[in-house]
Order: sequence, then C-alpha cells, then structure tokens
Amino acid sequence: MTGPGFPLETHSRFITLEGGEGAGKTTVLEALCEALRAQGLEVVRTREPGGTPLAEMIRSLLLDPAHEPPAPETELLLVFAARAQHVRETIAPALARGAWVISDRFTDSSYAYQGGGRGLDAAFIGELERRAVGLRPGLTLLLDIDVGQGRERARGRDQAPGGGGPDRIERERDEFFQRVRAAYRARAAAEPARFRVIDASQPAQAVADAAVTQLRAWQEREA
Ligand code: Z5A
Repeated sequence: MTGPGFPLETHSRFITLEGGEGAGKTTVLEALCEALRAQGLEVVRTREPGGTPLAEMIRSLLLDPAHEPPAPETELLLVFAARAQHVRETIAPALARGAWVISDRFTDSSYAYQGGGRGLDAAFIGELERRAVGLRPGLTLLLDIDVGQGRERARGRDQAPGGGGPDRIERERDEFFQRVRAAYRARAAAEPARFRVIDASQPAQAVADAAVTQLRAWQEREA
C-alpha cells in the first residue's frame, strides 16, 4: 500500500460519509447500503474511529470524557492509529475481494476536527495520511448543516432515553464546530471531483434521497 514516495491510492468502491454533529449520517448510511445491496452487491458498512476490535477500543479512549483531555497531537495520533488498523484489517481486504465499503467518517474527519477544530498543521496530517493510511475514497458525501441546527438534533438524541449523553468531543463549544464546518467546506471546494456536498438541513428522507442519487451517478460514471 505504501512504497517509495508514499502514493495515495484512490479506490472507486470506497465511499465515505462526512459531516458535523447531528448531520444525519446514520439514516443516510442505511439508505446507501440498501441501494447497493438491492443491486446484489456486497457492502461493508463501517465507521471511524473504529471498524475493528482494536480500533473500537481506541474509539472508546478517544471519546471518554472521564480521563484528562488528550493533547491535540495525542488525539490526532490516536485517530490515525485506529485508521491504520481499520484500513489493513477491514477496508483493504473488503475492497480486494470486490466489495463496496461505506465508512461513516474517514481521514477528512481528521483534517476537519484535528486540523480545522484543533488547529493542527494540515501538512502533518497529510504526512500521516500518506505513510499510515495510503488510501482515499473515490466518493465523499459531505452532509453540510448549520452548527446550531446540527447540535440541536444531536442534543435531542443524546437526551432521549438510552441516549448516553454527549461524548468528550461533543462537549466542545460552538466555535470549535464552526471551524470544523469551515474546514470541511474548504476541502470540498478544493476537491470537487471527489466531494459532493448535500444540504443536510432538509428532512431526513430528502437527505437520504439526495445521497442515493449521488451514489448512482457515481456508479454510472465509474461503470
Ligand atoms: N473524529 C475526529 O475528531 N477525528 C477523526 O479523524 C474521526 C472522528 C474519524 C465520533 O464520531 C467523533 O469522532 C466525532 C468526530 C470525531 N465527534 N463529534 N462530534 P461519530 O460520527 O460517531 O459521532 P458524531 O459526529 O457525534 O455523530 P452524530 O452526532 O451522531 O452525527 P450523525 O451520525 O450525523 O447524526 P445522527 O445520529 O444520524 O442524527 C442525529 C439526530 O438527528 C438523530 O436523533 C436523528 O434522528 C436526527 N436527524 C437525523 N437527520 C435528520 C433530519 N434530516 N432532520 C431532522 N432530524 C434528523
């Protein structure tokens, strides 16, 4: 996967879903998986941080508000430690056997949260991406929503019975999430061939339909 010059490989059957808090990724993920499975295709649905037993343990460490807050660099290295494992154990083997892989978040989250949100250098993140990951999605759907509206939705979910309350990152201030959103939008503007930006303020069904339409257009383009 990585070699001299550490090239980044883009895979057209690898799709990622990105967005800020409460953007509605869960409903969209289900719709995308269903659309592909209806065509008789194998789909691996996965998420970050996570996607393997070890990476899920790293996720718990990352999101637990009980211990001292990690330094931004610690947070970045932990998300990449989880991602390096996730790519090797789950994503690359699935792509190699011909499956489609849909991931709830991937490296763009690190550029948005640790880069935009925490202010870490994008070149440092890029170096980790090339050396530890080596893989980029062919298509990335960015669910874009106003920070206040997204946080309101997430609060509703967290306060519902069994919601569990906000995790460590969800406890950040609005300004943090404004920087995350700006970083996402800047990445989408810089890479229009890979990103499709979806207005996530619409009702859930409309957001899911828009995502499935983009997926089908992508499949036709790649066929
Ligand atoms: N993170 C990071 O910092 N760096 C990295 O590299 C990576 C991740 C990979 C965990 O991610 C955290 O890890 C995340 C970024 C960080 N921290 N934050 N914040 P996560 O994806 O597991 O958690 P999340 O971002 O907090 O997801 P979320 O808030 O659950 O967003 P969502 O999945 O997009 O939302 P949802 O659960 O689908 O919907 C939220 C609620 O809104 C729910 O009650 C829905 O029923 C409702 N909803 C959804 N869509 C609609 C519409 N269209 N209208 C009305 N209501 C809706």
